[in-house]
Amino acid sequence: MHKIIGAALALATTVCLTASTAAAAHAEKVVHRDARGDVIRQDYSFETETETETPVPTVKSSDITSTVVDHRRDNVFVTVRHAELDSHLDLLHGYLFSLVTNERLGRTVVLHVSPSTSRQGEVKLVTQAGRRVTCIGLRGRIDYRANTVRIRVPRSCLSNPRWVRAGIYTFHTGRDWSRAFVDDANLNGRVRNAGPVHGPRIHRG
Ligand SMILES: [Ca+2]
Repeated sequence: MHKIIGAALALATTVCLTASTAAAAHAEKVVHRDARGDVIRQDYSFETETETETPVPTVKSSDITSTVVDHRRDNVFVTVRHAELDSHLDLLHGYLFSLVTNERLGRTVVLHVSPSTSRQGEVKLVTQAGRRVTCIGLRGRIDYRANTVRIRVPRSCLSNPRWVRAGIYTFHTGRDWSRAFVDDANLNGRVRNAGPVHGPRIHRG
């Protein structure tokens, strides 16, 4: 199974701090634009256990165009806009929001839509080890008309951080699940299997 899909399904997402070139931003709300047409297709071979990556600039589904991270008094809101959202119920669509805090706490919000869920999917909060964490007030909302996915994470579920950094993946599988289409909100035309690249620090407003 593909690494990213497997990670989402097994809730074993990995949070990796990276040497982001983005400077720390002392703001409560950060808007980031991502390139259009930079979705990567990943094909996994079960025979050779290798993966190949191919740019697929014509694929609109899962193509992130912008993100907004809004760190408010009680909640962190993240909104991701896409070129297009589709809801083929025979596919797996995943939205991963990796959050790291000033305390080096790593949590990932996993929102996935699959044939076994509703069109709004299911949302969970997991640790870096993939263990599910109870988080009262965690919400995910998919707006198929606006092509947006929005999550709300209560700050209390993140140990009330002074700041957070967010890394965001959107992906969907092909019909045989050995193929995935992935976009990283903070990378142009490539993805890291180690996990999404984190953006700047976003302080509580
Ligand atoms: Ca994009």
